[in-house]
Amino acid sequence: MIEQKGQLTHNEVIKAAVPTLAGTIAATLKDPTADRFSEDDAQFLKFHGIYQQDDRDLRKTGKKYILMVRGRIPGGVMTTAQWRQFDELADRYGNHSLRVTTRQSIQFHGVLLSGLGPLVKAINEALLSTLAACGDVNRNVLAPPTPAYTRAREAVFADCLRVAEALKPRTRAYHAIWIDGVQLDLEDPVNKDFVDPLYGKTYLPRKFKTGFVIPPVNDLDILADDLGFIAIVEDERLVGYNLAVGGGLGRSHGNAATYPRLADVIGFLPPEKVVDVAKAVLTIHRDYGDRTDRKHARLKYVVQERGVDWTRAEVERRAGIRLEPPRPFHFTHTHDLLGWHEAVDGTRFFGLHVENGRIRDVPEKRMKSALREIAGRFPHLEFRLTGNQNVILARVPPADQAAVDALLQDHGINTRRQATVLHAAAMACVALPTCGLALAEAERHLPGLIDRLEQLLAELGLPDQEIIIRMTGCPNGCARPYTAELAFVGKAPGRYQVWVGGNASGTRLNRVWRETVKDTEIEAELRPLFARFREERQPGERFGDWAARVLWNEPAS
Ligand code: SRM
Ligand code: SF4
Repeated sequence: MIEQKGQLTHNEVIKAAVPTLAGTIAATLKDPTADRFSEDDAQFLKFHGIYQQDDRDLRKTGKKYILMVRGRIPGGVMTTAQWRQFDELADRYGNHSLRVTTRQSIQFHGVLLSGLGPLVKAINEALLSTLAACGDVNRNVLAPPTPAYTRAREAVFADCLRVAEALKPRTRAYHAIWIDGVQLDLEDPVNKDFVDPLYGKTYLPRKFKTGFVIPPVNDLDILADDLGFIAIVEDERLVGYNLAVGGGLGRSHGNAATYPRLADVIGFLPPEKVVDVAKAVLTIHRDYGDRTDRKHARLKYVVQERGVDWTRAEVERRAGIRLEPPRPFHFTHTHDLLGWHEAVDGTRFFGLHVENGRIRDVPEKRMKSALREIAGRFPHLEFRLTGNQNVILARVPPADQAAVDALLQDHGINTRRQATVLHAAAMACVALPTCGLALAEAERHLPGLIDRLEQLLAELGLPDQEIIIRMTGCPNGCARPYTAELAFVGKAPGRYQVWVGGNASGTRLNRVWRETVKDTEIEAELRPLFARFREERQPGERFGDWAARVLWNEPAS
């Protein structure tokens, strides 16, 4: 590890003091009078996939502590038995909803301290985990969920599992606390002197994200990850990966030293080297990331500041290979296939649109019940979570398609037209009321705003115009707003920064168009912009491409 100039952050100090990440979590779980964890334990809890939050809707009347629990579900693949377990756990310990995330996982919200232990234990009993779903470690590894494009997807998914396993932290505290229900025995020398073989004593300076995609589909926004493997497939066979490093979207308002960055594609490697290369990139972050400033600690700043040539040489040295020049590839789109389609193996799959990832029952659409029943009646299916917050019901035998379809329809899901083009292409992060960092609404607000924008576009003679719209409650970028064609980034309650100019393939960052727009004034601001788009676009040109071609070349007003 290079010597760090400056004072280490508090997170670094506590990681060094407790490399097992056990803290006093087990003791708090056993304390019937406790309603929350200590500040330091809240940091350790993140490594266990748990966030301490409070219900922000209730702040005016008093603070109610709740927990968010995030699963680690590599490639977003779940068996129907796991789905049924998650469904039941959401009712028993959570807020009766399952929240599909932008990284192919599921979050439980509104969990009380008393339910936390049983919830995490039950997730493990379902043979999934929450370990390393958050924290300064490698997060949930992404893999292409859609079965329609190539048989090589299975080989890519297998590599995703290998990398996820290889980059898992090895602390025994997780098992002790959540499975055995005991405090880790720190007198046992194995625990006393524990140092993670990959991460070392202090883990990474910050989170680390890894994903796999298969061009031309970029449904996981791979260039936003610290480490991306872009599969090169020839004649349905995986021949290797282009390596992408140094992506990341988080930024802070008013701090130009923080910025979104797309990963650089720096070379090509054979499939058998994925684990070595993944470890090489991760340890570059471990050794060179800034441990004195968490806002400057992601790998993207190392890559940006030390350069691509340095990064490539360092990967080669650590992985013991020579990277070949990247192979040609190109991305066409980031969206999921919704509705019924045929998979490459002849089975069928249904792409279920889940508005902003929130699965729950409302009177007119009982999506949670529908999925529970499908998981029960068709146990041979596979549930796949997508990076666009949707769910794919995969491996449906053709003979079962009609019955699955009928069941969805019976629960209020219009399987022929699930959402309008604008709703289908939109994403919002969780934001209020659970996210402690939210400055404005997102998940709860975007659907209504999309309805308003649809009306505006229809008035302007642009009905059914697909525009990728994303909203986040703060600049951290959880719904990947900086690759959207049009993005609203929360600044304050009811106020958003507006970004334009991303593209359909997720390969271009957008730019700020308006520093702050009041929600009530969004239509008035966007009307002239959409009208210009209608007049000035080239045939078939998308909004984001027009904005980048025209608006970016205009002098600032
Ligand atoms: Fe995120 C922090 C939700 C994907 C960048 N993110 C958070 C926290 C945990 C808030 C906190 O730290 O207290 C949010 C929990 C809200 C809640 O109540 O549930 C949160 N992030 C999410 C999810 C659930 C958004 C969603 O609507 O689906 C996504 C969970 C993914 C998962 O399953 O692992 C989620 N977060 C992302 C992404 C998108 C991605 O990875 O493709 C990004 C941008 C890419 C990146 O990492 O650069 C992202 N989240 C952040 C950041 C900014 C990191 C940075 O480098 O500055 C934070 C804040 C932080 O880490 O300090 C953050
Ligand atoms: Fe919370 Fe901000 Fe992430 Fe939205 S973008 S979930 S408000 S941290």
